[in-house]
Formats: sequence, structure tokens, C-alpha cells
Amino acid sequence: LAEKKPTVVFVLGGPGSGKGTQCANIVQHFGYTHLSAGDLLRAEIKSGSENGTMIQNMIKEGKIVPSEVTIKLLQKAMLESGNDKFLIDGFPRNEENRAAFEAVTKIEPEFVLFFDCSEEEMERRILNRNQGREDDNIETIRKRFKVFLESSLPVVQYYESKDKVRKIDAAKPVAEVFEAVKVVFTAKDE
Ligand code: UP5
Ligand code: MG
Repeated sequence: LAEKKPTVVFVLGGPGSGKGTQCANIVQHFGYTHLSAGDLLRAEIKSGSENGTMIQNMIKEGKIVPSEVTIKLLQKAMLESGNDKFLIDGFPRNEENRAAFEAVTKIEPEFVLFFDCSEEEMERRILNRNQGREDDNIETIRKRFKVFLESSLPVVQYYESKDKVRKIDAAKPVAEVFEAVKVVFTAKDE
């Protein structure tokens, strides 16, 4: 008997588009486990792992950490959760991330939730966040936007071609964005 594969939803969108905020809401209502790839990488830095310095330098430059590092962290977190439904937030960020995740885990996402927001609004949100993230300064923000446009949007386009993207207008207030998100997750269960 084949083991049942976990359900995965990729949550994508530019830096500051509201991925983490909305994932917290989805967890409350729909029983998913939220795995933020960025949070897992930041925890890895804090743990003093041998990859910590490399990860820290890449995040500071807005660059994408090699997929084997990120995928290992995601797989470990999936196993430890005991759940079988996951929101994977902020991953895959480039074509290599996407292909490697699929090859290693054999998992294809159920769908891709894509938060669409203008750079102007995302920049405003990040500069207001004040949580001491080392990449929340204007120089790094510009680099993160560039990497998003050049490397991450093509991943969204790939899934669009497979009819898997559920696009949300993320420029609205948090509660309104969540109303639109709820429609997507409710439709899925019908
Ligand atoms: N806020 C949220 N929604 C709002 C709304 N509707 N109206 C007004 N304000 C709203 O939100 C950002 C801020 O905006 C918050 O203060 C929030 O209250 C407010 P948040 O929910 O945190 O947005 P999010 O999209 O999660 O923004 P984040 O900065 O986390 O996105 P990034 O994609 O930039 O960050 P991430 O942590 O995913 O990645 C960081 C870095 O890690 C990357 O640049 C990269 O270097 C590295 N990384 C990898 O290398 N590989 C990976 O797979 C993942 C990350
Ligand atoms: Mg986030």
C-alpha cells in the first residue's frame, strides 16, 4: 500500500506581501501547519549550526539559500509536526528550489496561494515592521524585490501554466485579504 502523501499549499508573494500574517489566520481556521522557510532559516542561524554564517550572509544580501539546506529544514519540520497538511510559506523561491523539492519529496502542491501587492505597499509594510530582522533595511529590501521579480515570479508563472495559482489582492487590509483567502480554502474542501 502506498503511503498517503501530505497535502502541501505553497504560499508565495513578494517580501512584505503578508504571507506570514495570513498563514497565521489559515492555521486557526483550516488546521494546517505553517512552515515559513525564512523562519526556519533564521532559527537555523540562531541554533549556531555550521551553516549559520552562510545562511546569515545570504539573507543579508537577499539571496536564495541553496535548496538542499532549505529542503532539509522543511522535511524535518514536516516530520516533527505530526500533521499531514502544510502551508509552505516563502518557498520555492526559484526554479531550482521548485524542481529540487519535487524531486526529493515527490510532492506536488495542491495549489499555490499568491499574494499580489505593489512594491510601494510592501516596502512601507517592511519598514514599519520593526522586528529587528537584519534584512529589513532599504538596501536589502531593494535586493529582495529584485530577486523576487527575477527568480520567484517565474515560479508563480510556472504554476499558473498548470492552473494551480489562486491569486489574492494582498494590498487590502488584513481582514479583507483573509476573506478572499477563506474563499479559496473553502472551495478546496467542497
Ligand atoms: N501586514 C501584513 N499584511 C498587511 C495588510 N494586509 N495590510 C497592512 N499591513 C499588513 O507582513 C509584513 C508586515 O506587513 C507586517 O508588519 C504585517 O503586520 C504587515 P508579513 O505577514 O510578515 O509578510 P511576509 O510576506 O511574510 O513578509 P516577509 O518579509 O517575511 O517576506 P520575505 O519573503 O521577504 O521573507 P522570508 O522570511 O520568506 O525570507 C527572507 C529571506 O530568507 C529571503 O530574502 C532569502 O534570503 C531567505 N530565504 C531563502 O533563501 N530561501 C527560502 O526558501 C526562504 C527564504
Ligand atoms: Mg514572512
